[in-house]
Amino acid sequence: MSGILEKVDQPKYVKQLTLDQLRQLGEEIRYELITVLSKNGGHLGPNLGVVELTLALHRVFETPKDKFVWDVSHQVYVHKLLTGRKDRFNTIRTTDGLNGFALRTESPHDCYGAGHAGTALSAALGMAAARDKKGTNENVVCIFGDAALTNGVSFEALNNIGHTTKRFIGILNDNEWSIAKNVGAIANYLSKLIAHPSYNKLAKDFQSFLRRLPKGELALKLAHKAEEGFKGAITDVGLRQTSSTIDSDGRGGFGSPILFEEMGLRYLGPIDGHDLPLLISTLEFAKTCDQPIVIHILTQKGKGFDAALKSPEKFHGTGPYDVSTGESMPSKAGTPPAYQDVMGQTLVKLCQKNNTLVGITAAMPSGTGLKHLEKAMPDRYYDVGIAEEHAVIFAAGMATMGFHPVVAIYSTFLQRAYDCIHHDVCLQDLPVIFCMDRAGLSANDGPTHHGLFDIAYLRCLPNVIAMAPKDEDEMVDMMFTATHENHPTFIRYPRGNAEGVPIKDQPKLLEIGKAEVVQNFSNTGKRKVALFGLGNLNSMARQAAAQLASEGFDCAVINPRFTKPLDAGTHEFFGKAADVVVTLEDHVLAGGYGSSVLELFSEKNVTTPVARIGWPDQFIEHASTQDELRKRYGLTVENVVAKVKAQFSETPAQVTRLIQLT
Ligand SMILES: Cc1ncc(C[n+]2csc(CCOP(=O)(O)OP(=O)(O)O)c2C)c(N)n1
Repeated sequence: MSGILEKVDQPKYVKQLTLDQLRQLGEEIRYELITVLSKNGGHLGPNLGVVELTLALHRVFETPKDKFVWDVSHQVYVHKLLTGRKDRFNTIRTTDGLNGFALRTESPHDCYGAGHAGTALSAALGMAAARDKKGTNENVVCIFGDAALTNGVSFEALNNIGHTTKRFIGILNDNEWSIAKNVGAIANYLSKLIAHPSYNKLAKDFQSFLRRLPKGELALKLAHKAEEGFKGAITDVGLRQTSSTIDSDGRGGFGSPILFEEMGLRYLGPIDGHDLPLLISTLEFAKTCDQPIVIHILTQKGKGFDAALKSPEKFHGTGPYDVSTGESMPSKAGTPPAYQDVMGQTLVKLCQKNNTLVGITAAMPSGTGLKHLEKAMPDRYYDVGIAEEHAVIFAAGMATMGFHPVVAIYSTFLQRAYDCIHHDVCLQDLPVIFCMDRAGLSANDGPTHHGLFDIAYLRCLPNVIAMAPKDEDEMVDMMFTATHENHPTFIRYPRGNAEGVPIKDQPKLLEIGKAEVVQNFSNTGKRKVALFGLGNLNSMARQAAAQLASEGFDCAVINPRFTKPLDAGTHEFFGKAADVVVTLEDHVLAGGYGSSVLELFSEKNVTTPVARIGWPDQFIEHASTQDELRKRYGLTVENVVAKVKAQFSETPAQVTRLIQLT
């Protein structure tokens, strides 16, 4: 780090720089982003796109008094660099380092935490309403992406802004990309807005007007000008269709006024989001507005790094890469496939044999592996935008018509659609198949992205069949089995690489609610330990069993396969036969798989002591690797062994205590 960035450690310095110095600072920030993220990975493209915007925001407003609310908040790295965190920026997304998202506990400049899309407009409106109630005068600025606008919650907020407050500044950061290319009618609408000749003329007039004004007169004249002519001109312009038929993108043919204006927000744009002086003037203007305003800025995802400009999807969120080429680090020979790819490739094969199957993603074709289906069978693939609730209800609708939709959503994002799972899928007992990726830790993303709650939130719902495979071969069996079911099915599997076991040519139909006995007791008269290792923790159960066997224990290892319906017979049998039972799950202990075993044992009068291994009742922070967090919280072979021994009162002191982080 060198030059101007070296000296800027609080937003007040941004206000002291000349325009040329600000531009240089922007270049230095880009260099910092590109070099640090080449080692740490992270959201490079989105952050390169908001360098000028973030500089302009800190030039015009004053955080922490003024509030910046970032949607998803994956684009706050520049904001972090300017708000006292630049010295720790090289720790971003690593153990005990900076988080990759806005975090209230990290800085007073992060007024709102996020990681899930679509929350910013509502949160910012809440802040504006609170400000109005208190009679204070801070500015609330909400920065949201064009894809966040495809999310239903965003529209719920837009619907509410105009009659809730008179002072609200929204910045629509339009780069035409979600993670993949943005899809749907809203994306088409924004493209039309950008391309519309009336708008372009209006935007140009407005820009030259802004540039001509001496700085001091800006606010006053702008307010005046806006009242006089600008507002009128804006509301007069509609995106008129040339015909009265339905447009190819599905919109009606009667001429569409500006969406935001119709919702009571003054619309300003489209504006070049890399033009620093223009951004600054526009934000100065926005500050004076006595009506909610949306400024539509156009930015380039990945600006300043060729590789990121060429591959916006890859560099939306990237692992480490070579700075000179942008190439990712090659994976070691023999690395097992990622679960998401096994899922996507399996779905293609299943779709080829079963015409009722379709795949649905909520804007995550590569993250979920559905890109394989998109490529192989595009007519069986739906990307519905960042709209998890819609994805689930859409699937429910298709299921009523004889289809078998496969909804691939990360465990954490599926939380958004809980009522839809309850009301639209389970209550109506519809055969929707849920592939829940990232069930377990998403280590370097942290608490917004860990998928640690799904067993608990699903096992209380009637009609649910919920499974967790111990490896990729079993995952294929589970997907195959799910396609034969007439009830809602859920398959949870972790982020990252699978176990590296061969996948059978022909998948096997699994018996619903039947566990697999991986290793039975040898009945040699030794102390008996039954280890129930769910999903990806079955391998930990097997390793612990091997260790315990070497220390004189007789171990059985069970793969529960189903968290619902639970295999009551197998659990009761091994529970009664064992001296100690251990349950292992990559999920919170509260309400999880181990809890369901305890409930069953209570009903069946199984009194064997149970040691539960899983995540404690607290939000788990981010770290460089999953293993570091597992070690910190006792999800290790050593801790399993120690807990078993403690049950036999051998070495109680060695049991790892869960670390309570405050
Ligand atoms: C509820 C939810 N679903 C999915 C995601 C995954 N996700 C993170 S960023 C993103 C795309 C955001 O696009 P946009 O809002 O346009 O911002 P950009 O990255 O283009 O700046 C998606 C789909 C998420 N964070 N939250």
